[in-house]
Amino acid sequence: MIKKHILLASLALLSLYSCKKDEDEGQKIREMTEVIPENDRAIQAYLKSHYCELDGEGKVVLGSMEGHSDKTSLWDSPELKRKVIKVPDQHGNYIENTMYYLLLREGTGEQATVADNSFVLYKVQSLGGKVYDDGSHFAQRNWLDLLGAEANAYRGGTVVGFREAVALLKASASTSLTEERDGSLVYPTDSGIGVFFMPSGLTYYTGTTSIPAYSPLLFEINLVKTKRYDHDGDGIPSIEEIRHHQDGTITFPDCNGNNKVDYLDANPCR
Ligand SMILES: [Ca+2]
Ligand SMILES: [Ca+2]
Repeated sequence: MIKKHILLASLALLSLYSCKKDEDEGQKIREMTEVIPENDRAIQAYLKSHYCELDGEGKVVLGSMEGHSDKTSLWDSPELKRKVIKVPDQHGNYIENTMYYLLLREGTGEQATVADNSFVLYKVQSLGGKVYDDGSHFAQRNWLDLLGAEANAYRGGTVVGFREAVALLKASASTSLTEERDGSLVYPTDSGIGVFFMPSGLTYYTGTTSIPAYSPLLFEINLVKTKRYDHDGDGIPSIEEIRHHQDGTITFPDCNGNNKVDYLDANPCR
């Protein structure tokens, strides 16, 4: 089981182009300008034909509108939000990707940032309901370094969409997780929970060994705890040493000009 957990956990840590399956097979990578509108249409169709609720135990329930005329579709929900995030295509042109999301439970604790070390429970599936990665029953190994230490916003850490999604949530206000005698954890009931619908540009564009290329994905994320990460241990949280822009892009200042970016450089500015 442990090995499986490690394999699954690593999925969220893959970068956008880390697995260039198409290229490896000698095929051309499809244009993001063509794929992303396709993904958007598929996501919109899903939102119009499904509803989403949180049950009494904090579990996300997604269902078809068929036979549920009493429910409100995700598309018609006043709570449905959008965030436009820019990611570079294979030519280096920045393409707008729209993430649709619904915050199902507002956490009572701290709001996360894209440079946090976060303890999350999550589930990744296709719009058709195929589950690729169910981390929702993990124990301690769900701590994820959202940004990573590669000084490249699109490599290392977690995929862009995941990082941006977590940063929209608030964690639980409780200070510790309770551990049962069998090692399982009792999760707080005040953590932030959301569902996020992501075009492939925000996740695994060219696919992974399990996720097909160009697939829009649905993420359920429960942010249990979050800590400001200090990658270089200089006492300044990484989020204060990078520039995270509204469109999801990140720039990396290097205040002393030694070619080591601030959040990975413990040397002072002067
Ligand atoms: Ca630092
Ligand atoms: Ca530096």
